[in-house]
This record gives sequence, structure tokens and C-alpha cells, in this order.
Amino acid sequence: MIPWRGVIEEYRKFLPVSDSTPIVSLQEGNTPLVQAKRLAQRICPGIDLYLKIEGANPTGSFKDRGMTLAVSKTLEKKARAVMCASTGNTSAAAAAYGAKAGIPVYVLIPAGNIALGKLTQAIMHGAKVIQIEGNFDQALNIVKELCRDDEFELVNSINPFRLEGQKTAAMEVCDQLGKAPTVHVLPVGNAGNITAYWKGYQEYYAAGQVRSVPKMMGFQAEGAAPIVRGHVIEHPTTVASAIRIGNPASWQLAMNAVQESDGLINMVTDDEILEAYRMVAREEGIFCEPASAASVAGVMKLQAANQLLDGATVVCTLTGHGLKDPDTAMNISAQPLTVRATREEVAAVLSL
Ligand code: AN7
Repeated sequence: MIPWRGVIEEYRKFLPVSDSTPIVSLQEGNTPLVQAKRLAQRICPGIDLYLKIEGANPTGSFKDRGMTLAVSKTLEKKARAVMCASTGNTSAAAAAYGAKAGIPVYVLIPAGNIALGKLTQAIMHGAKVIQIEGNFDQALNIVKELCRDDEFELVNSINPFRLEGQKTAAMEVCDQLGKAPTVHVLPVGNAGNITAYWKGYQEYYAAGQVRSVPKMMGFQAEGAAPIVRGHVIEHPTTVASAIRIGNPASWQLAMNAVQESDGLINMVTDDEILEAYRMVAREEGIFCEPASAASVAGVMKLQAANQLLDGATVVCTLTGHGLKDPDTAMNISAQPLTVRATREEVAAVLSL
């Protein structure tokens, strides 16, 4: 078997690269698509439910798919550095791919408001991390202004190459399932990923690789749901820090994806997100980050509203790894028991 070569090589004919593009890859992609029978039994009996485990990418989130292309194109156009605003995962991916490319990386993050693992990654990979006393939306505005200068390449998802790379996830789902799903469910923050998946499904359909396309269904967190509410949220709040975004960059593109696919964008509460987060870990053995669980919380909501047809194939993208955000996990969990180091004391606390 030929080893996996990363998303650019594997999906090259669908991507805007040429022989002269220097490819920067960490062999991202080829992430597991796991059938979730126990979870389906609990939350949507009658549905064929799958989880796309994007936390299995090299930096632990789906951002790697877009970053391999964005950083490769940065080298091709000979920009000198990359810059992004981030709720955490974009900065981790930019830092890693920038390190691999040997170029400086500048990241702007909301001070004190990104998950510990993500901050750790950006620092370890040697990015220049600038915390701003503000939120993600403010950071993105500053980065957009600074990147008008050609020396700095903006690698947020308003960089079209990011979405081009991310669309490979939809193609992979089709390759793994042998067909397109009926419904694809995603968390929505800046709304780039739902846009990218829709593009990927459409292109695979146009190329004759699948006979249908799914309905795209996105879920925002209730305190950070600008698309659902129809206006910018000045001070977005949610436990899911990755999607704490009040003015999504790909707002209109995501609306198009939803309309064209006959899907929807709705919202879930933090309690629903945390319930789904815990359930995925306990029923399926998959630890995702809170934002990722918004997709599963979305399935629970769709099922409760009778919006899923019996026999439908539903794929949820779990966008990032649970270890990114150990604090949230520990905050909702009981502390482990401590006993004396004797057989008796350990035996006394066992129960089956
Ligand atoms: C785990 O890292 O916006 O709707 O700056 O990290 O494409 O924005 C992260 C977003 C979902 C939302 N799940 O995706 C960033 C950033 C996780 C994420 C989203 C993000 P988009």
C-alpha cells in the first residue's frame, strides 16, 4: 500500500497547485470516519451515524487541511511571513506549518481566552504570540489591516486557499463511505469549514465521484450565534471558546451553502454542547473539544424536532481534539479517588 501523502498530493487535481508550488505538508488528512452505533442508539435510533475525527490531524484539528495549502502558496508567492487571528486552532496550525516551512508566524489571540493546549502549541512551534485585550473579531480586523502589506500573508479562512484545502475533508468522507452522506453536521464559528465542505461535496459530485450531495447543517453556540440571530454579536459568549465568534468572515458563503443544499444553521446551548461532549467521550471513546461537540448536540436537536429521516446517513465532523482544552474537561468532571496503597483499600472501591 502506498503511504498517505497529505491532502495536497492525495487531492491534487482538485486543488490550485502546480509543479512549481513548494508543498509544505505534515501528512494531514486521512482521518478516521467512525460509525457511532452506541451514540446513535442513545440520541438518534434509526440513523446511520458517523463521526469524522479531525482531531486526528497532526496539530489536532481540521485547520491542518487548509494550512498546508495556505502555507505552500505563501512560499510560492514568496511572502516573508504568515499572520492570523485565532480562537486557538488556526494559530496552532499556522505555527506548526510555518515552522515546517521555515518562515516567521505571527498570531493574534484574545488574551486569556484560548484553550491551554492551543496556546502551548503556538508557543512551542516558535510563533510570535500577541495577546490582544479584546475578542477574536477585533483580532481579525487588526490582522486584515496589517496584511494589506504583501510581506505578510494572512492565513485566516478569508484566505481562499484555506477553504480549498479544507474541502478535501468532504471528499475523504465520500471516499470512506463510498457515497455522500444524507446530512452533514458541523459546528460553525467563522463559517469557513461548512463553506469548504459544501464546495468539496459539489466538486466531487461534478466530477462524478458521488451521485448525490448532502444537506449541510451547521450549529452555532447560543451565546455566539450571529447567523441564527441575523446580526453581529458584539460580545459573544460560550464555553466552546473555538467558536466564540460574533461576526463570521464567511457568513454569506455559509448561508449560500445552507440554501443550496436545503440545509440549515441553528444553535445549541452550552449545556447541550457539554452533554454531547461528555456523551461522545463515554459512548464512543472519542475525546473531542467542546466546540466540536456542537455538531453532535445539533444532531440531538434535529432528532428531537423530527428533522432526521429514518435510515439517513448522518456525518458529524468532530473538528478538534479534546486534549486541546483539558481545563473544560476537568471542570465538568469529578476528581479521581485517592486511597491508600493497599489491596484492601483499592478493592473496597471497586464495583461492577
Ligand atoms: C475546533 O482557530 O476560528 O466555522 O481561529 O477551532 O470554519 O470557523 C476555529 C474554529 C469549529 C469553527 N471547531 O470552524 C480559529 C477558529 C473548532 C474550531 C471551528 C473552529 P469555522
